[in-house]
Parts: sequence; structure tokens; C-alpha cells
Amino acid sequence: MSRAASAGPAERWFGDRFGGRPEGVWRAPGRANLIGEHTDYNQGWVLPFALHLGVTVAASQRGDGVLAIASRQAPAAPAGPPLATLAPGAVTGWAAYPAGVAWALREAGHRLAGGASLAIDSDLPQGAGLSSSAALECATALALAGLYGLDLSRRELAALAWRAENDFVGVPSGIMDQSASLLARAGHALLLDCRSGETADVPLDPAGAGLELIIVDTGARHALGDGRYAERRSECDRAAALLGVSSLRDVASLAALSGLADPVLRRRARHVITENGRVEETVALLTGGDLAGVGPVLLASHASLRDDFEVSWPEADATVDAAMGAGALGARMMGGGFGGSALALVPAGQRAVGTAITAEFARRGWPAPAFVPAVPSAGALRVR
Ligand code: GAF
Repeated sequence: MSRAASAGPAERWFGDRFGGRPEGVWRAPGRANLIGEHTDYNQGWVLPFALHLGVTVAASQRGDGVLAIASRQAPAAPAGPPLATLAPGAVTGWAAYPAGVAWALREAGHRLAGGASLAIDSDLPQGAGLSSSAALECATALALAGLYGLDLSRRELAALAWRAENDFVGVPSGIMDQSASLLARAGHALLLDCRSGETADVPLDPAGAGLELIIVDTGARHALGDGRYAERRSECDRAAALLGVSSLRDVASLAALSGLADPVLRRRARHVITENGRVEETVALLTGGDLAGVGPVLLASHASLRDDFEVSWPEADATVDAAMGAGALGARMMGGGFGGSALALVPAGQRAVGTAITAEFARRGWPAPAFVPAVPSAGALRVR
């Protein structure tokens, strides 16, 4: 679905719930991550790109200080917290994400005095590891900044959206997803240094290389807030502390890991260090015009996430094996892990990979996976 086409349903939804025409419509995409998994909160590097799927917010200012929120995907559960009462824990469920953004803006000293009506529509699958939460936060952040004329850079908005997720919703994510949604450019992946915040656009044009990137939604649902993601974060923090560095980014070489007695912490740290190296390798390959050469790097990333970081799940492993057996150039699980989507790099128009994955799921008695073309798209924007 194109962005222009997607403004209509959100506008009509606004009319249904609030009456009249919204002052504006904003849209923020979900993301895929080419490589650099579980490196963001270790102050390392990531290389995500924006998807063509996303969240649209049709919005207007109000005069009563209320944040009225209605989602087309959850019509039975509208929310309407007064802005003045917003505090962590005060709003739960999906509405905590937009409410958290209003809270983060207020905490940063921005006035949204009259409140806002937000009509939300999404074409992103939830729980598929494609950052539907970050897209909701970023679309809301752009909408509120637009309505109230706030002079905030994309980087500042990403930081506020990230703060909403961490400090209001209570999910301890890194900054990758919000950055990809707000900063990515069409036809490019976004190289982000998660310590300095510096970014660079790296050309990513699968079609031009005669290839396709395919997202495989494995159907296994994941939730960043279920505790396992937080456990990985704290293992990384412990490993860094034991190695005497402020984050695993600062570990100079794999040899230093002999200083970790705990084999689990050693494996976690090894993943982060080698994954940072794989981001660097991927950027060099893309810059040299060799997308096909990225295939083996994706596969190595998957092995590291499966064996060292232990965040893969059976459907992702089966997807990667079936894809490689049917002629993919590379494949890996994507995102936080324990469910969600995998990414496969395949020759353009080659249907054998999808067929093989679907057949493998059927053989194992799993529901059929869904396939989404991953086209590097533009970051968030005002649609109208
Ligand atoms: C999730 C998180 F939200 C990101 O910050 C990142 O840590 C990712 O998992 C793993 O790379 O998407």
C-alpha cells in the first residue's frame, strides 16, 4: 500500500470517531534490520531500513487538555487520558505508546496544552518483529510536533519516542527502531552509530542487483516486554562490567573474552563483538555494490544469534534452513528474537524459496508463514 493511498482510511476513521476533517495526517514506517542485532543497547552499530508498511495518524488539536486516541485496529478500546494525569503506569495496553509520547514531550518541556485527537490506522502486522510499536510512537511524535509547531529534529523525536517506550511503557528497547522509522531514506539502509548518534545512508537496492529481500513472518509472536529481551540486556551489561568497559562496544578483540569465566556471558559478548564486525563488513560490501556478498554475512549473523545469543526460535531456524536449501543467498532471524520474522536474500522472481519454506512449515504442522517484500522505503513523513 502506498503512503498516499493510506491517508484516506485514517482520515475517514478520524471522521467516524471525532467528526470533521483532521488538521493533518502523518505516517511512520515499520522497519526491517539488514544486520546489527542486539548491538544497539551495547552502543554498537545497526543497519536497518524502513518498510513500505507503517502506522498512520490523522490528528487535530483539542481545547480540553485530553489526549483522545482511537485505533482502527482496536475500535472497542478508545482511550482518553487527560494530559495532566499522564504518568508511567497510568495508561496500559496499546494506548500507552501514543500516551507515552505525549508524556515524553511534556517531560522535555514542550507544551501540548489543548490536547489532541488521534485516529490511528496501521497496515503493519503486530508482534511480527517489524516494529509496529516504534512506528506508532514515531507517527504520534510527528503528529504532536506538527500540530503544536514544535521545533524538534528527527533525532530528537527518535530519542523522545524511545524514552516513551522505555520510561512510560516500560519496555527496555534500544534506539534502533525509532531511528529507522524517522531517519531512513528510500533506497538506502541507515547506518547508525548507537553511541554517537551519527548516521549514514548506505545504498540498498535489491532490485538493481537482480535480488529480492523477503520478510518471512513466521507466525510465532514475540513481545519485547516478556522478560527475555531484558535478560539479554542485563547479561550484556554484566559482561561489560566484568571486562571493565562501559559497554561491549569497547571490547577490542575476541581474545579479551578469556577474561569472562561464565561461558554464557562469554557467548553473549562474542555475539555482540562479531555482530558489530558483520555490520562493518556489510557496509563495505554494499558500498562496493556487492549485495550478493552480504548473503553469507546474514547467515553468520543467524548462527551467532542462534548459538551465542540464543534468541532464535524453531520457526526462524526452519525458515533459514529451508531458504538456504532452496537457493537463497543468505537468511537470518530478525529483531529481538523469540518470535517474529526472518529475512531472506533471494534471486529476484525466484519462487522456490517461498515454496520450500511453506512446505517445511506444513511438514512440521505449523500454520503457513506470511511473506512480505522488504523494499527499502522512506522514513516518516507528513502525508497531508
Ligand atoms: C528490538 C528492539 F526494540 C531494538 O532496540 C533492538 O535491540 C532489536 O530488538 C534487536 O536488535 O527490535
